Amino acid sequence: MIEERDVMEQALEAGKAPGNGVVLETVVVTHGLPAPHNLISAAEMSEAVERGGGKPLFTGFVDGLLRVGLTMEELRDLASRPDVIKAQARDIPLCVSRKLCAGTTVSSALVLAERAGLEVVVTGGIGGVHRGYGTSLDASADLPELARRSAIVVSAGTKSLMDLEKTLEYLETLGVPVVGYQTSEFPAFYSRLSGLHLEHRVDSPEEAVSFYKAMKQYGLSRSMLLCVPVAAEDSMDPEDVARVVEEAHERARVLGIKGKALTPFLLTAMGVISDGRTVRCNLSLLRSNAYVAGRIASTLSRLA
Ligand code: PSU
Ligand code: MN
Repeated sequence: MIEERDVMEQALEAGKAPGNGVVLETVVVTHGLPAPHNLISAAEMSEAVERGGGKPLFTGFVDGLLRVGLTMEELRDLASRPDVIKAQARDIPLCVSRKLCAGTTVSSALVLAERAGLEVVVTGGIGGVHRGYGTSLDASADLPELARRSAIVVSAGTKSLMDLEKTLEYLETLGVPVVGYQTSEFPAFYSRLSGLHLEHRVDSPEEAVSFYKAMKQYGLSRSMLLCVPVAAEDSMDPEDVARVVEEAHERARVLGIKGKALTPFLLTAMGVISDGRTVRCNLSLLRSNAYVAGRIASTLSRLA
């Protein structure tokens, strides 16, 4: 476990963090998945990262103290405490000054990874541009943070409930490469295909690492968004997904759910509406992403 004091030391003497470390965001555990699936998923992800040759490090705040490498017990505690907040990057100082407990989103995990000298971050799907962006201006803080931090972020794209096309436009504007892993299509989270073509593609961990190294060589200090499609046997029918997403948005509209509560609300609602199908699919893609992240981290440390 790397405590805050150690992280600071590492910032000074670079290279102390495990070269094969994989940073796991934890909002998926604290806010994204219903119990008991959230902790089952955490254990499965941890195992998958290790199977890929990486070292799993869950990030979060425990009473205002940063953890990069939560123990399973601390994670269990975070998953069950009612006062645990969903912390994006701008909430980090709040967690510290108020001594809060928090799960980390991709944006805060990116900040913490950088501090710990780690370059591989894994999630299910990054936050994206919400539907109705034209009037709500709701786009995830994950997007600008991807443009600020150097890392390989492994995901199944952005969650199906987002506007996938606008999310890709936004990432293009930010200059964040969106790279298909063994695919030339932007995955649609619960489904393998979205109909949206990706210009960038890699077919192995070695190729992914070489792409990332080229970014660093040319001073492109931002993240590479590596997109892994969900396993074929767990991929959902796009029409089923569309129906579930519609219904979940309708429920959010009726209840007036907005802001940071919207994504967790929609994920939960979709699980209920689909009778657990979206949750099973979410667990599957988290396992795949964790395995690929483990392989990337082990390759990165070998070729460093
Ligand atoms: N992937 C999942 N479930 C989740 C998330 C990702 O399968 O709950 C979390 C991540 O922490 C991501 C966050 O950073 O959702 C995005 O939230 P928002 O759209 O509010 O920025
Ligand atoms: Mn938002």
